[in-house]
Amino acid sequence: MSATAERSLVLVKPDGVARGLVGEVVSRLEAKGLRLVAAELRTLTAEVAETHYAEHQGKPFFAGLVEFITGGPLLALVVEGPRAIEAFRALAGATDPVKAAPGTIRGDLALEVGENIVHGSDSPESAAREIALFFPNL
Ligand code: RTP
Ligand code: MG
Repeated sequence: MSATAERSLVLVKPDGVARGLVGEVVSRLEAKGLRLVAAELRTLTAEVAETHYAEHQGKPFFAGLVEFITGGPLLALVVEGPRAIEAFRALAGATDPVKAAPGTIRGDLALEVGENIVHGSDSPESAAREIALFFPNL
């Protein structure tokens, strides 16, 4: 990784995989200039899901979030590039797809906050933690 590059964990969530949107998401992030470093299709255990979303433990939507994210295969990716974390969050759009700007992944392709297609790390600390959780050998 070059000195200016940064890595982010991106997930195409189970709704995105089920809807056949893997190609669309990967195409958008590659077109932006982000580089794929790792990719794996997997179904999460509740334990991994609860660790990944630990910051949301205790919130009213937590149980539903874990059920949703473990409900089918997802595509886990590590992407790399200058300001990759911020760059992917901008491509993804706001958490609530109805509020997400048109032109973003969520703004163009989703309607419900609980089924918003993608995840992207939200800080360098989150990215390091999430990449270690999903790809411990990276
Ligand atoms: P993510 O972590 O999945 O990339 O999404 P995010 O940063 O945009 O949003 P975050 O606040 O981290 O929330 C994680 C996921 O929880 C679900 N959520 N539901 N019902 C609700 O009010 C609510 N709030 C959040 C969403 O699916 C969100 O992506
Ligand atoms: Mg988040």
